[in-house]
Amino acid sequence: MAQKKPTMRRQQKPQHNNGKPGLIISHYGVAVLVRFDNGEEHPVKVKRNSDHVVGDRVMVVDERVTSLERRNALRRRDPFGKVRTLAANLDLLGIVVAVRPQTPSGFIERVVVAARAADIAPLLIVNKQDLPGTTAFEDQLQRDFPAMPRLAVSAKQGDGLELLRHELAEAGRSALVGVSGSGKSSLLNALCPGIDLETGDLNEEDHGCHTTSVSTLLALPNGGELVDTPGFRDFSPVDVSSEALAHWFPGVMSILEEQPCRFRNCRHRQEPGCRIKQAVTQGTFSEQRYQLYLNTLEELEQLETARNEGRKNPFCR
Ligand SMILES: Nc1nc2c(ncn2[C@@H]2O[C@H](COP(=O)(O)OP(=O)(O)OP(=O)(O)O)[C@@H](O)[C@H]2O)c(=O)[nH]1
Ligand SMILES: [Mg+2]
Repeated sequence: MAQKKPTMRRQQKPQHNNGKPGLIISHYGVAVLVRFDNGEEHPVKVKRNSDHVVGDRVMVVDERVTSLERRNALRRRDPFGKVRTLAANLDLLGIVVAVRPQTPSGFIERVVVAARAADIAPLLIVNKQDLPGTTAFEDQLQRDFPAMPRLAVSAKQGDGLELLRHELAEAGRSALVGVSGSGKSSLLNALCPGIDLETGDLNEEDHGCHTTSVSTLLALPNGGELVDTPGFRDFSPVDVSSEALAHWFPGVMSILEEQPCRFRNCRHRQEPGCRIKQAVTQGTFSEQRYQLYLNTLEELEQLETARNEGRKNPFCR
C-alpha cells in the first residue's frame, strides 16, 4: 500500500519534539512569541486565557508551552476587578512619568507597593525633560518621594539615556510601566536604535492614545533586557497582604524607623499611639497619601475576606 504523504501543515510546523527551552518575549492572546535558547524565535499557540506572560521561562514540547517556575511576577487588578499579570522574573521596574500627560494621584505609590512586595526594585524615570514645567514637576516628586531612586531623561533629545542604559544593564531584566503617552515605547526606541516600536501623539485632553497593546521584551544592545508594556491609568496591587502594606507603602517606614507605633500590629487607623496618625496631624505625612493608604488597605482587606470565605474577587464586575 502506498504510504500516506505528510500534509503541508505537518511539514511547516517547527520541530520542538524533544522539548526546547526558551523565553516568552511577546504575548498575542492566542499565541506567544518564544525566543529559544538557540537564538531562534517562533510563535507558539496557547489557550486564550493561559497564564503565560512575557518573561516566563518555558519548555516547548510538541508545540505545547509549559511555563517553568517564576521568581516573581508583577500583577495588578484592572478597573473591572480582573487580575492581570504584566511580566515575570523582573529585577527592576521603571515607572515612567512626565509633566505631560499627568500621572493620576496614587499611581506611583500603588505601583511601588506592588513592585516592592514582588521583590522588584522601583525606579522613577522622569521623561520629557525637554518640556517646560519639568523642573517644578521634579521638585514635587522630590518632595513626595525623597527616598525613591530617580532618573531624569528625554527620549526625544537623548538626555540621561547613558545613565539609564547603565542602570538597565546592571539590573538584568526590567519593565517600563506608566500612563499611556508617558513615552515608554519612545524610550525603548531611543535605547535600541532600529527597533522602531509604534509611538502615538497625545490627544486634545493631553492623554495618550493607548498605542502599545502587547508587552514586548527586548534585549538591550549594552546589556540587560527591557519589557515595554501597554499604558494604564490605575494600578491596584493584588499580591500584597493587608498586614504588609504599610511596610511597602512609600514614606511609612522612614517614620516608623524613627519611632515605632505603640502596637506592633498597628494598621495605622484608629489605634492609640499610632505614629502615622501623629505624622498626619503634624503634617509630615500628607493627608492625601494617608487616605490613599487607607483606601488600599481596605481593598486588600476585602480581597482577603473574600478569599477566606471562598468567595469570588469582590471587585469583579
Ligand atoms: N517632548 C517629548 N516628547 C516625548 C518624549 N518621549 C516621548 N514623547 C512623545 O510622547 C508621545 C507618546 O509616546 P509613546 O512612546 O507612544 O508613549 P507610551 O508610553 O509608549 O504610550 P502607550 O503605548 O500608549 O502606553 C509621543 O508623541 C512621543 O513623541 C520626550 O522625551 N520629549
Ligand atoms: Mg507604547
